[in-house]
Amino acid sequence: MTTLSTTTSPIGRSTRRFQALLPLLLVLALLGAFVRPAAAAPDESRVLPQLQREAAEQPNSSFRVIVTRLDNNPAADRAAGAGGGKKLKDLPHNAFVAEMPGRAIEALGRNPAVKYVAPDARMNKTGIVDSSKLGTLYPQVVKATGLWSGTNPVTGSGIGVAVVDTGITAKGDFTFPTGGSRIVAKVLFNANLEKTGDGHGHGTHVAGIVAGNSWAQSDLTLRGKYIGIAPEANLINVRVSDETGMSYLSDVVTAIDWVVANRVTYNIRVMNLSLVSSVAESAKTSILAAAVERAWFNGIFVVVAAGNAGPDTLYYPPANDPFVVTVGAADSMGTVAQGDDMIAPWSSYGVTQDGYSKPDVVAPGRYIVSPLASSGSTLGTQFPERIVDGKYVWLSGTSMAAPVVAGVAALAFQAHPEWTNDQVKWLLLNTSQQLGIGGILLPGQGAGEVDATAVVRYSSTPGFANQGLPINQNLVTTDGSTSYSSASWSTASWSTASWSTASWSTASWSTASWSTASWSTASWSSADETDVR
Ligand SMILES: [Ca+2]
Repeated sequence: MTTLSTTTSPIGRSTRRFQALLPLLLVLALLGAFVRPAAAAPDESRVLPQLQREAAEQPNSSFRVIVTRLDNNPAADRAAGAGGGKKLKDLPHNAFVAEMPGRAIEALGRNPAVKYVAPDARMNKTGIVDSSKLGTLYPQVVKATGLWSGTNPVTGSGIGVAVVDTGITAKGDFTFPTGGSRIVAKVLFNANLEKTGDGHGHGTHVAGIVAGNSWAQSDLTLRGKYIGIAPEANLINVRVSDETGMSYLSDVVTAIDWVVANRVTYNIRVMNLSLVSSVAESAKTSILAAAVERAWFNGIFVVVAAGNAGPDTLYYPPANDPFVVTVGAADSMGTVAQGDDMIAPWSSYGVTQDGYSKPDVVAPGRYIVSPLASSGSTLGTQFPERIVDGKYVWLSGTSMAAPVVAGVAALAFQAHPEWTNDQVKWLLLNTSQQLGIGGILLPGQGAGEVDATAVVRYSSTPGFANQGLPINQNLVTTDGSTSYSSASWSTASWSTASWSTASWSTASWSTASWSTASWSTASWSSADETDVR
């Protein structure tokens, strides 16, 4: 597609590649420093400085260390034992693991048989996120907070979530505990724009619901108050819309193509699309439905907002696609318990033109407080009365409910990297809490309101959703075979040849379909959202 060249310039690509390489280069540099002590003078301590410091400070504590022998000299093992250490096991590369008292580590590092002593560091990618200062309800409503700590904490760490939206403005909510941004990649798919930052505010708000974490805020009163569902997940900022929230459908389709192509590089297991077309089209023919299905078939868990148009309105891609997880909005009614929760009156639901009932599930989507991109952003100027604590803003909409589910999926994939997107969808459909009054189920909830703990801690083998669903016609070649693998459907094949104007009318996907109307006050039903919770 010709617009691809303008949205992913060669300069942008090489910059991204450099950014991707940077952590690797840093790791190599550290490894270089690690090896160097072997050449040090015999009387010099060969202990990793951090370990040396901690051992000196805590002489009576036990440290689990990796000792590397010089020339595989067994005297190193004896030296560890003489210092009061206990050998646990041998390792490849002439090394062994031992538990050593802190007071003996310095001397062990000076033993001529010892090449180096380093801590047997915990390979615990998962931090623990403290929820004791949380000021919002929605992570508690979906039972995410209890997963962030305990023996096997689950925070979404290491899982990439692509947020296809208005961009993400980096701030204290998206940093690692050790510093550095969790927005691991930024790309732009809108020819009118040059920045990946968020001048609108929608994308930043959505990203905060997925993976915000205010513990890194400089203002102490904000720390820990605003935390998203998967507070240590990595974010991939895929900007498709400008400051007014507008983008072309072609930008979104191209963006999804990029996400599929880069899913391995950034471990993208989840993609969030809090956007919906205002033009109805069957999921069998829609090119946007084709794009999300292709992402699904490539293993990405695709979450989309149902829309904010109320009953009998599920005719709009990508929400009407049978493969993806379509999310409606629940109202927590100001309490953590799900038993009293309602469906937001504007949350879209119904049967699609292809006969599928949607949404699949609901999640909290009313009065959701999440980071404000900036006070000068479109949202900041549009809703100054909704700004909370200066740096946050509350919004309502299925746009806010979808990223709750994206966050839950990130938690699930961290805890169970072996689960497929079909399995996590099955879990959502089979573990959600059904909402009702007096035994009568509320309409528009699909399988119910999501329960992160029930999904993540599921102890059996999940089933598979989506069995037997027909796939989008654009993904079927003329001989009837499917063509959704990255090999057969690369970026190059997204040409006008395979996507003829016959199957994709520019008239039906005009600028109007992606106007601010779909992300405006109207679609968030702000009229009835008068109180802040
Ligand atoms: Ca409630």
